[in-house]
Amino acid sequence: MSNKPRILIARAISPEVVQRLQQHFEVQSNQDDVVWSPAELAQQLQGKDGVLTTGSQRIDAELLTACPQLKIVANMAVGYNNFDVPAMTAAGVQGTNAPDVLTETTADFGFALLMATARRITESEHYLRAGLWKDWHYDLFAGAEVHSSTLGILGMGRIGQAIARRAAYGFGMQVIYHNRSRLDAALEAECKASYVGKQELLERADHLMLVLPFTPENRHTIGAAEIARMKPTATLINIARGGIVDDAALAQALKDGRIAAAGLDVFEGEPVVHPDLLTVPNVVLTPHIASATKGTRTAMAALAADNLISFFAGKGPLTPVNQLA
Ligand code: 8YV
Repeated sequence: MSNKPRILIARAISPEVVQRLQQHFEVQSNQDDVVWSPAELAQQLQGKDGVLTTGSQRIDAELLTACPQLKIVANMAVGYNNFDVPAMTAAGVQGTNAPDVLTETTADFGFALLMATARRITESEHYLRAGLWKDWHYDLFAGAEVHSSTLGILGMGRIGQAIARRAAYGFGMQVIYHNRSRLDAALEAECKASYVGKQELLERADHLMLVLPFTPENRHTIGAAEIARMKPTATLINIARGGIVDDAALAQALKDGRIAAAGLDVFEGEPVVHPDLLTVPNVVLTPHIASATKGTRTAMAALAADNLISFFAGKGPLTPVNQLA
């Protein structure tokens, strides 16, 4: 048996990235893309030194205890709320994520979802496909204005900033944002974005885009009380994480017409979607695909692979999420 480190690729990825990893490691690859339960993942990880995985696989104390040989978990996602970071650090396991490579692609999707929601693209397509289009009507699928409107961004990290640039430069929108910390003045000016408090953001936004990471503290950051402060004509776009929005409260608000529409790429408890969201017409639903282009998926996998390669070469992780002693 070779003395190369042993790696598990826990989900199917581009063959070229698998081949690159095979040059450095003894690789076991889940190219059939079987969705393992936590117990199955632990089983597959026996004897492995590292794993390349995605945001949908939970890495917690129980798994780490079951896999004492594991030294690094490379997440093929910028978000890493699937990691119990303190448990990983306590177990001496390095965690890495995949920032930057998906920023522009994800921002593009945020805008696509905003446009589809505001301009009622999926709703009107369903109408057409159902054979209901018989004539022109003055207000047929009249939607909300995007250009020149006010975009509120909650969470102003890299993706939030990329969305702000698209909005300000491409669509002449007024951009306001709220974030844990304010951007420095030069970056704010470059993004043409003004900092406001959360309440003001809710009240002024014509379109509210959520781009903040999930932490236990920001669970249900947008619930019934927050939606009540929004304009009845507003749209809500969530490309961040399920759980940031109280989906039951949102479905009720959409039913009651308390806001105009929502575009959602992420859901509480996904891939299960709140049944009421499936029945309200004024919502655009997509299955967590904001970063899904062929090029970006390859770049995400390649960065996760490079983290493994650099780590086992003794050069340290490239994009760590925890600091080991
Ligand atoms: C991933 C994402 O596709 O990067 C992230 O944080 O949400 C997506 O790009 C997803 O996490 C994979 O599970």
